[in-house]
Amino acid sequence: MASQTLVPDLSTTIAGVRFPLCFMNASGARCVTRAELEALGRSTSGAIVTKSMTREPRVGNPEPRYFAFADGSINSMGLPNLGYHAYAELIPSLKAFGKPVIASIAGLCEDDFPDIAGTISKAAPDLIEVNLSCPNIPGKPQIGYDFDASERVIRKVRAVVDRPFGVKLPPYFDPAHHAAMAGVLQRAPVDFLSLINSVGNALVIDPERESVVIKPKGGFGGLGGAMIKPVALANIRAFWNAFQGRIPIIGVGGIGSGTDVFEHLLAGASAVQIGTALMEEGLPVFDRLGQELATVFAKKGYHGVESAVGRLKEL
Ligand code: YRO
Repeated sequence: MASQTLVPDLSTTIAGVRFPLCFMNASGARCVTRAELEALGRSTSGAIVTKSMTREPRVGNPEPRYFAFADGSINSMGLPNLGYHAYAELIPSLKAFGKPVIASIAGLCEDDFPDIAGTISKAAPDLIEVNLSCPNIPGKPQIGYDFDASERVIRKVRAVVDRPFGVKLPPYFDPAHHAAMAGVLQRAPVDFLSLINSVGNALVIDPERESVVIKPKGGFGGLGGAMIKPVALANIRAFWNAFQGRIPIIGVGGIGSGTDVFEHLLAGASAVQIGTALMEEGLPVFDRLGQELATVFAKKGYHGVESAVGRLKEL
């Protein structure tokens, strides 16, 4: 009998939506303009994820506002985006690339979320990703760290959308916070989770210049890249455990190789998003990750994504 070449299946399904490949851009990375979104469409990204859209167009913060270093990146972009009306008009042509389109939405106050979500839902993106790392009332933490506000926003969005939607959460660092957010999601369910947003309010210093490396907010910004992978994996695992795998998870944080993707899958992710590595390497990162993940699967005898999801061993 001829030996059979096993070609691993890199496709996946999230909330009933099939993705031809399990990796895609993270919101924010090369996905603001029409040209960037169309380039993602032509690339081997498994989906097109938009920059988080606000009610009005925004130019964002002064530059430099993104800085990459050996182990990661820091950013304080300040939500540069075209405004939700522009993305609503773009979505139909983006869907013609034949892969899922994920609309990321962001409010500057709680009532922005249902307004944006209701309109964008009518443009029929495959999924809506609600960015809960958004400022709330000054003096209060971001919405994702305010569990009552998170529950209100999820309920308001659910009432106006007829597409599957999920929430992009900030990292949590205490099991009590994982439990509190799991409680929110029990009472106000979502169709998927994107874990995690950047590790907020970090400070990177260039000792040579004796200076911060980004201009906004005195140099404070969200950390991404290799150094946050263990934080991402912990959050993926915590929510996988809390829901026994019943809420699909998109893993985000520190993926730079096929092995990193594999670790996210083992922790409980069914798909992954690429931020810093996409910023640094450009669109060819998707070809490389696809080849590397296929190699990992072949070596380990996995036939596809589904067979790896959540299969992390404990000691
Ligand atoms: O600065 C950004 O636009 C940004 N950067 C991130 O790493 N994550 C985000 O969710 C956002 C948008 C939201 C906010 C940080 C500006 C409130």
